[in-house]
Amino acid sequence: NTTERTYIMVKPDGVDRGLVGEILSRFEKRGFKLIAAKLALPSKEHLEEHYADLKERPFFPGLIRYMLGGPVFCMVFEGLDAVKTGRAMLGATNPLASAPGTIRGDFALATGRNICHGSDSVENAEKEIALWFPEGTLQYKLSQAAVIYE
Ligand code: DAT
Ligand code: MG
Repeated sequence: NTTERTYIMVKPDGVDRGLVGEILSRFEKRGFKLIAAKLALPSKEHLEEHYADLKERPFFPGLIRYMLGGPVFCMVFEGLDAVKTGRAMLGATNPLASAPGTIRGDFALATGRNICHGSDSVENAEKEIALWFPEGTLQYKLSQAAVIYE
């Protein structure tokens, strides 16, 4: 499915460390189409909704505090197997378990400072895109599509 969409977000530590361009660039170069992007300062309530599945976990308050530490950079990418491929490009949740070559494996050391979010299922991607981009995403043709896909 070449129109699968995923929500990718550079977390406050990633923005602070100047990694927005690097992370965006990896998805761009891989062949994914950027269909939405913005810098945002989400509210506590917004972040609690984004991470609603984790609200019973002991690290939840610390996670929300970390995510409130500064702006995040929100992106939606579209392309073949975007969700699964995006997760593979991110690496494991714990950066120490992430292979070199992945975003977390190249730029992070701590689970609680793992610089980037990526949707973990198509269903969650659609929920996250609706939460972060209520204004919607863009539809346009990439001239490269013909050389990226068979
Ligand atoms: P992922 O971001 O890989 O999808 P997740 O959805 O399970 O991982 O958790 C969301 C974020 O919460 C994760 O990126 C970092 C933080 N987190 C997860 N497990 C944690 C733990 N055991 N200790 C501290 N922070 C944790
Ligand atoms: Mg997750």
